[in-house]
Amino acid sequence: MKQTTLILVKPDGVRRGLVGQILARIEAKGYTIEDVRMLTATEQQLAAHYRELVDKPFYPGIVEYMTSGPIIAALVSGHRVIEGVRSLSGATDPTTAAPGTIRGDFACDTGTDSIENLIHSSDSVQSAEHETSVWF
Ligand code: IDP
Ligand code: MG
Repeated sequence: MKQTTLILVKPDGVRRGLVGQILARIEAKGYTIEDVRMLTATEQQLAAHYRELVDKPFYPGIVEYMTSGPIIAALVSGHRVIEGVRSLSGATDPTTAAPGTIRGDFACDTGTDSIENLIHSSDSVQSAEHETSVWF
């Protein structure tokens, strides 16, 4: 089941100089980076990317966080890569994300309006296709 997933290294990851370490974990696992770009997210891109969250009370916090600096968007391929990169990323909440995961090892809850957790990764084939069209 060869798949492609979409990842974002969020602004905190770029700011903290963790792009290399995050991409290195994905490569070390055995997945292939097919494309990478750096950009600053627009509100339109975020509304499309987070279309399921736009009505949430914390959505303005997400916009503030995700536009606070440049991000890295990458396409990653491999067998069952969608599930695999979700597993490498760890749980949404960095406080409870398991050690050994990207969020568990490198992210810390700072009490901001949006949870800052370094990485986004697609959660399904449909999301991966949609999110790829947003960022590439
Ligand atoms: P995921 O990134 O682990 O897939 P989602 O529930 O899809 O988690 O949420 C997308 C992003 O929105 C999260 O990574 C986080 O940055 C932010 N977020 C999610 N839930 C909350 C919340 O309850 N408060 C603040 N920010 C949140
Ligand atoms: Mg999600």
